[in-house]
Amino acid sequence: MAARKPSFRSRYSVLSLIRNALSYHDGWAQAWRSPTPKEAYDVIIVGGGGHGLASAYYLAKNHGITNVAVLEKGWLGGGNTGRNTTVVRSNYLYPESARFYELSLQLYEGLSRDLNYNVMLSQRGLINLGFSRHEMDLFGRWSNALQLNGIDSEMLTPAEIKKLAPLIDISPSARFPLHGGFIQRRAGIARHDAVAWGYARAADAYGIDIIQECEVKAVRRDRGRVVGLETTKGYIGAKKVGIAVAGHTSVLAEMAGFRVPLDSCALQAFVSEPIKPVLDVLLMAGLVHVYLSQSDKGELVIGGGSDAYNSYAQRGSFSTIEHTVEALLSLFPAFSRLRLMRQWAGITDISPDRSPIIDKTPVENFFVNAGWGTGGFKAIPAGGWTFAHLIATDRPHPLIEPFGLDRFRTGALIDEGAAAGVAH
Ligand code: FAD
Ligand code: PYC
Repeated sequence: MAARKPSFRSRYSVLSLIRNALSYHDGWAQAWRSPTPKEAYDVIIVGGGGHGLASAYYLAKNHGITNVAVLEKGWLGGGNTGRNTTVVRSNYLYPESARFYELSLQLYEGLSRDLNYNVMLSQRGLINLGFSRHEMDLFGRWSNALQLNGIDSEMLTPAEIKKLAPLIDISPSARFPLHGGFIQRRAGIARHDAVAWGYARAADAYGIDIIQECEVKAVRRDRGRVVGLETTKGYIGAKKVGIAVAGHTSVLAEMAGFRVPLDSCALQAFVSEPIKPVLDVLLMAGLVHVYLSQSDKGELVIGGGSDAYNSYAQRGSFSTIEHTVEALLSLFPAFSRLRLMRQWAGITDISPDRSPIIDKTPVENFFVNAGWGTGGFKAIPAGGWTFAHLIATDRPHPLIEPFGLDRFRTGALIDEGAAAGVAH
């Protein structure tokens, strides 16, 4: 059969790729502006991570509120959004969480189109690995609960897992013999920077001011209401303020005069040198504390548990690295000769029940989006959607009603300790 001639469109895009590669980005339009802050805004969002940017975007898109600023102390996505291992999934145990995370996954499924920005969603499937009969019993219950909640899930035998991840050691003499697992095939990864940049560009297009290198230092209140923020770029007035500052929620809450039930701990991750494709699913082993995937560049992306002490140091301890590598090699002895290339950490805010907090606070017109712990990347679209709803309407979106601060008083906790993943 004769080879088909490349279409005009594909020839044009190859030429444009070459032209842009050689132009050193000369003449490229900025993806978002760098405005000077106005004196005041209808809404200020503190935190230019995924949650802050998505909230700003949905304030404009869903509620028509565009007199909004996002204040970021560093650079966009420089917090946990740019430090995470990009797992997206909706396989949470309780109906309240399942509903919320399923909306998030569905929004991810349409996000590249919605933002006109490729977030490189790759739904390659995620397998939770089980290492005892008891863990398999839990997985059976978990998987059934998912199906009852309308979320895809299938139990797998060790042999089925071996087919999907051929290098895994499933021999009975392995240090932790594999009993089986379950898979969510619609789970996967998305490009973290692209999620932040896509939301930022789309929010900017609505006229929202995204202001980087602008740290909030104090919260100004008048008779119990927020009226503005003291920042490194001066005082900025605000009718409403929403904070989405991940590992620093307690710091902002203290500025506003209240406390939140959150522990701040480092969570780290690392990547190996790039190798040929060996793994095209995500694996999570909660019992032995390791999870991994292979990036498009060929690096293995590896993580484990959080550091076991509170800290604001974005480093992470050597003992956690050692423990994680030990767990990795117990599952994949063949990786023992791989070199690790980079390691980093982010500070995560962990709530007592491992579920998030999206709510009003004791300060009027001051709202909080927090407590994502080690799992809030997957929650960015739904977190932004529901936080924008709360700020715009002063009422919680039905999906986040169960995730209010009051649950720590009433005891109506949503304990997602297991589903929150390896990292807790
Ligand atoms: P961030 O992206 O941290 O944004 C908050 C922003 O607030 C920061 O940019 C910060 O600079 C800014 N800020 C703080 N204080 C101030 C101030 N005073 N003034 C102005 N700005 C301020 N989740 C998953 O779903 N899947 C994963 O695979 C996953 N892996 C992870 C791996 C690691 C190593 C880490 C650390 C986290 C991981 N997470 C994962 C969790 C996820 O990254 C976070 O829950 C999520 O990114 C939180 O987004 P955010 O927008 O709330 O926070
Ligand atoms: O929430 O899926 C997750 C996750 C994976 C690694 C860290 N968090």
